[in-house]
Amino acid sequence: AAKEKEKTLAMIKPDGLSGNYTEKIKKVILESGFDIIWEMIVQLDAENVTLFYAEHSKKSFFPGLIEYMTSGPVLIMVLEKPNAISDWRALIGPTDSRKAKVSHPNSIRAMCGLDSARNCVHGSDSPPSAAREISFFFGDILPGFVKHDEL
Ligand code: DGI
Repeated sequence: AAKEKEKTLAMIKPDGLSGNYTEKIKKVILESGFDIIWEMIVQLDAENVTLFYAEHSKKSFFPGLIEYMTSGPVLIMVLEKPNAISDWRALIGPTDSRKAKVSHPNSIRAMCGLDSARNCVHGSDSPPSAAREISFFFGDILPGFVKHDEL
């Protein structure tokens, strides 16, 4: 039987969106067999980022993470295919884009990221994270995102 489809949350972070990487990234997504089933552009605020990255809230890089993630709009997508979660993580490459450029030169972070902070894309790292992050953005109770009309 065909393997069951799985959903994951993907995000093009502010530098990816402002650097005009969206079309290139979407091309990779579609050529890799994912369907983009939901998408929206939102402007995150500090509260949104604090909730989304709650596990990192005590880290030294957290203030910088908030500044980066609120520096402009982000594109949120739900991607679907069998093995979507691990396949999308493999496509984006390691967290540190400088390492990605060496060890995973074909990865998305190698293409558009700068370092371990500004790494241009996000992907859920496990089935529980995917479920949490999809409902975070596409659940019934939206935590007050500023949603942009244009895509
Ligand atoms: O799931 P990832 O985005 O690959 O990595 P993560 O969940 O460990 O970290 C979430 C984000 O936090 C990451 O995309 C960028 C930021 N971050 C993680 N580790 C570091 C970091 N930022 C800085 N400046 N330094 C880090 O070591």
